[in-house]
Amino acid sequence: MSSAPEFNSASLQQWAQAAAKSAPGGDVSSLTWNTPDGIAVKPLYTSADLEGLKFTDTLPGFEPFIRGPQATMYAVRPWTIRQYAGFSTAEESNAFYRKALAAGGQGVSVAFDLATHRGYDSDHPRVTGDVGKAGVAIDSVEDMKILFDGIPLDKVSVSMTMNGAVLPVLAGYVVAAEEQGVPQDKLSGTIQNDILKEFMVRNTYIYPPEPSMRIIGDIIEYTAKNMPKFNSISISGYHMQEAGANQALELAFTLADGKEYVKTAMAKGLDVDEFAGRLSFFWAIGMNFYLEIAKMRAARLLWCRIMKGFNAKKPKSLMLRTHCQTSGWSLTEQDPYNNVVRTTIEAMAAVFGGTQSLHTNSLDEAIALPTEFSSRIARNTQLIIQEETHITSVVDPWAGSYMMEKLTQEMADKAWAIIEEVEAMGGMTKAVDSGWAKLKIEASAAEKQARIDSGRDVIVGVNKYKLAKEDPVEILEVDNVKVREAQIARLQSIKATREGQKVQAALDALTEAARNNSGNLLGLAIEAIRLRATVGEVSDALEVVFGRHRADIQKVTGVYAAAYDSAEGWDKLRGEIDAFAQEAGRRPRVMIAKLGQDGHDRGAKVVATAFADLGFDVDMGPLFQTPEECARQAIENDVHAVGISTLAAGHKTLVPAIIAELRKQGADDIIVFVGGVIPQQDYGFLFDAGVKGVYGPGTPIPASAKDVLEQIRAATGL
Ligand code: 3CP
Repeated sequence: MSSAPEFNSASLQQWAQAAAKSAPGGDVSSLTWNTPDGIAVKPLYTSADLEGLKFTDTLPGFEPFIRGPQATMYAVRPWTIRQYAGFSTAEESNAFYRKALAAGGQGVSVAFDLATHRGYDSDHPRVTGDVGKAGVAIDSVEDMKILFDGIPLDKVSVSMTMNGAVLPVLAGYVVAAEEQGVPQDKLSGTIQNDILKEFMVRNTYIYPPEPSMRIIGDIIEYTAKNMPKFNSISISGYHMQEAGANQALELAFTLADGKEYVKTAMAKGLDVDEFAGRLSFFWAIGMNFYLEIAKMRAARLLWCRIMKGFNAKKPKSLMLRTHCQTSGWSLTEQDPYNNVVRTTIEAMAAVFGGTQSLHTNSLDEAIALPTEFSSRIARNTQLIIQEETHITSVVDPWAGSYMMEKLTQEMADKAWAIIEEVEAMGGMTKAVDSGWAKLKIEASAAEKQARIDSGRDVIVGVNKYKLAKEDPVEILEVDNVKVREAQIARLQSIKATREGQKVQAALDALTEAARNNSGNLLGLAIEAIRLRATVGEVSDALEVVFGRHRADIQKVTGVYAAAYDSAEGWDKLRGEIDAFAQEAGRRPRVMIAKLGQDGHDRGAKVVATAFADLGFDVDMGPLFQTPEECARQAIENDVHAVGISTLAAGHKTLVPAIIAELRKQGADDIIVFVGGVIPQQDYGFLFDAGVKGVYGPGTPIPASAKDVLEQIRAATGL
């Protein structure tokens, strides 16, 4: 019998010599990928990389929870398949949820329209383009009851993405459940309730930071005492990554936000262990596969460290539990079936990272709301991973990988350094207030866009392997005029049948509590909503004391140009812009505007930065302008062009309105162009309405800038 053969083991030095033979230029270090976070990902990891790492031998279900919050994780219970959805009316959204639950969905996740987010009833004149568009329109508990009709709220956990009008919306859910016969202590679910990131990136705030933080404190207090199974907050990094943050920034800012919320609740006199077990988190999972897994492991380590710092004792207070959503930003309008592949890869990273709950995007989400078909594929992506692959059989399967353990520690170290920087500034509220945090994210976004536009970061079908011809995919359209009319009719009937004096007294009580810093605002909102006060009325009752927040507009400069890696086309375009300035006696001037309640301003900010770096004079309109306000500002600033950035499906209402306003105010020489999420099917409509350029996702900014310059030349006759 022959014995097992002996193998000669090689040294690292020998490997380096062998690798140098095939590495470009014989340089092994050229194989290292330096991530935007500043982490060097090497082509090879060995046991030497584990030296000095402290947490490579921990167990799941035990601190510091790197390996997961539960001892058995998915081997006993896989993550919750929780698809974020909501559109048009409560009736339609309810029908969608019921079908999704019957087809394998495991929890509900409500998307509200922007009018609701910002505390406006559907009949408010500022929201005509927004009602029922990017989510469901909710004006009162009557809508909420329809939304959850036939969904047993003691059994199905409900997540609500709400941050601005968080009081009336959470109150509406509580009262709808109550009228379904489900008491508060049986309710399980999550409210997003994370206002700090709204000021940084998502922009669906209503009140200024200080009263907004009070609201959060009141919600944490109320739920800790009355709704023990309900997660009081979903501290969200997701929107930061969507806005362009790299993963270390996402991780650091989110954990730093979490610290602020803990401090806020403790300042109300709560013991940390009373509420900390119901703080939850939310990450974006993009295409950066290894680092996304490392980020999730590092997040649990750091949160445990942070909570120990607050002297938390219960294991539940120390463990980070999270929802994840695959990256909407990584989806492409071009060749959209590729998005199924992207989403699958991202979902696997979320699962390997140990998520508790997951949303997988639909293939058409870069263009419009998902259809029934695309939603099914998205849900099935998760069901297939859960039920066909046996991935769920092993807890934290990447543990022990030289690379993963090293990257986990490196990601933790990077994020911790940023958290310390924030701490030195006095905490996240200060970092947000000063605009520093927002600018950090915007700079990261501009750098990324420049890497893509110059082809350094590859996106298949967009900047490489482009299709010669694209066929439009079927999309879901919401007739928002019809939705608005239905909402207004229901509002009128509620107002006609309720006891007006009692409603007014409940609203007055809210105003008083806001003014005197007394009482619990959620408790009082529940009383008002129970009496059929509307979302808008509850919001107004607080706004009279708190006021409405207006953000300062700051923009980064120079970052796009510095990261743009293709000098030739850039210099030529700059030259053309300079030539225009010579001839016209001034630089081409554009105003980048956001209309309606669409607060997604990443694209607008990146375009503004890049256009300015190219030599345009750029004005940035404030968020939430009406078409009339936008036209007035464009005329006052004497711009050549207005660029509307639209991501919330309001373009068919709002873009014709701005063109009409410009005409009305005597400025039809100002050209209008549009960028953002616009289905191909709508391009013709917009051109017919008078738009001069439409730039969908994936358009390189220099290409749109060149086109805008030509259109300005045509309009001015220069
Ligand atoms: C789970 N459990 C287990 C195990 N696994 N028990 C024993 N062994 C196990 N292996 C228990 C848990 O402890 C828990 O019970 C229960 O099962 C449910 O599990 P969970 O992990 O808590 O899951 P879930 O209820 O789904 O909660 C997940 C989190 C929650 C905690 C993340 O906050 C959540 O659902 N978040 C979703 C947020 C969301 O959907 N956001 C949408 C954003 P106990 O509770 O008794 O412990 S959409 C935004 C899109 C962009 C935009 O903003 O516009």
